[in-house]
Amino acid sequence: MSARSLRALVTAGLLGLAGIAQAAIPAGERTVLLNLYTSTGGAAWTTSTNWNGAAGTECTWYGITCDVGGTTVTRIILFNNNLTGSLPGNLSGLTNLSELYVDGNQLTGSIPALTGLTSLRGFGAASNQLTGSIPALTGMTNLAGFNVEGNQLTGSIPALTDLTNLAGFNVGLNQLTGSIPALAGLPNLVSFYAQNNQLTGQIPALTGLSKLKGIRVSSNQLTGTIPALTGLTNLLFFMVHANQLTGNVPSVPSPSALLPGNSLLCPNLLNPTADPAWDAATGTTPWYASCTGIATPPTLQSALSRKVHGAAGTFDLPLTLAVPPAVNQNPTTEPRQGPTATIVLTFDKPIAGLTVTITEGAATAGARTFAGNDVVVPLTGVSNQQYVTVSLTNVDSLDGGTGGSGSVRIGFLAGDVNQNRVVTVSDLAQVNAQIAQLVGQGNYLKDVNASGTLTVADKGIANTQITKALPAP
Ligand SMILES: [Ca+2]
Ligand SMILES: [Ca+2]
Repeated sequence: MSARSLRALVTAGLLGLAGIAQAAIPAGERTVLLNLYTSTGGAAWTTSTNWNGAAGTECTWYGITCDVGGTTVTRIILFNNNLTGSLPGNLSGLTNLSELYVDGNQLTGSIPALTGLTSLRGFGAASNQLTGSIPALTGMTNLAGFNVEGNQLTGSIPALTDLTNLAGFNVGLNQLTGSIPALAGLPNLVSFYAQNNQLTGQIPALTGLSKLKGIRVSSNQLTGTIPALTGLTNLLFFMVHANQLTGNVPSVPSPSALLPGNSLLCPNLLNPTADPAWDAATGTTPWYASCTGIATPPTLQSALSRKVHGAAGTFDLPLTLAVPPAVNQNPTTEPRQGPTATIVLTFDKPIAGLTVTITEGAATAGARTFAGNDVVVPLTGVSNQQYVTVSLTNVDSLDGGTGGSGSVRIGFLAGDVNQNRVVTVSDLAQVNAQIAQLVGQGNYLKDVNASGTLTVADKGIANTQITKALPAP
């Protein structure tokens, strides 16, 4: 035997003696590991190097880490290792376990009690087929990371109130119910994910979460208003879409760290109010544009007949509206002569699209335009001495409202400047009284030809109309 071999043998022997004398985990911890192997189909694991070896070898088993002295198990990391079956129920025997990660396996059954694992800092069992509820986490004050995303977990999210070290919490993509627990007392919380569940109730207060970088609670049934984001100056993204949230969206944090285009607020039932900061954060202008189908249909507020009176300017004749679905039996008379007219219909919010139809009378609607809340309908070929009804259907608003409608009925009778549906000498007299006056708000209807001046020409038009009348409306 060479000197080198002898030295190696002696060294190995010393280490072996040390192992027997000091480096052994408690029998109770070995039992938990053997249970884990058996209950999760260890024989079929992708890698199981050294597992089930003699007592004293546990710290060499694949995925197991012990403390420096080899006296206790501190980490179990068995990611993506074809674990099947369920986790053993006696994990709490691993009193010094700091991390347990079994993500990406085919585990079934429920998550065992964890509360005895007072040293646990990280728990991961994401992307398995776990069922049942999330166990209580009360008293696990060392817990920093908890990730069970992508299972079939049911029940509610446990209380997190005393988890003062919690930084990452992810229970997304399960079938969880109940409400989101209080988060306000978690000063180290960085990310909270609970998306794609069936959670109800409100988003809890987020005050004091100064380290928070990400919230993802989208695709649930959350209601109520979005809480204030005051003080969340590290928040990078805020995903609350696909719920039934109402009210006004809160202001972005000040200063804001929200990344452009990384947050989503819609669909929800939020009030569509202008907010350029949320336009930027959602990457959508306006931020509420994708709330399609949820906003209420636009409703007609008022209408008018607009004419340009040459150099005198534009004068708008207000038109009376009927309460839908009634037909207006007392429509406003427009005495200014055709055959063109411009009808402006004003809705309660900015318009995105609509269909115009002339549902009564002889007139042709030209290309309608809209500007803000106003829809402008140019008419040509408007016959004199008749009623015209301009009907708007499929009225969509910029906030995503659809299916609005509205109509206005106008009586066209040139020269009927006192608007009593018949042209008489009293109309003639009213025009006559204004001749040579400037056209203004008080007399613009007497400028029958809308020339911008009051002359004998207006009186002449009225004169040719004498005795003409509108039918009973
Ligand atoms: Ca009259
Ligand atoms: Ca005139």
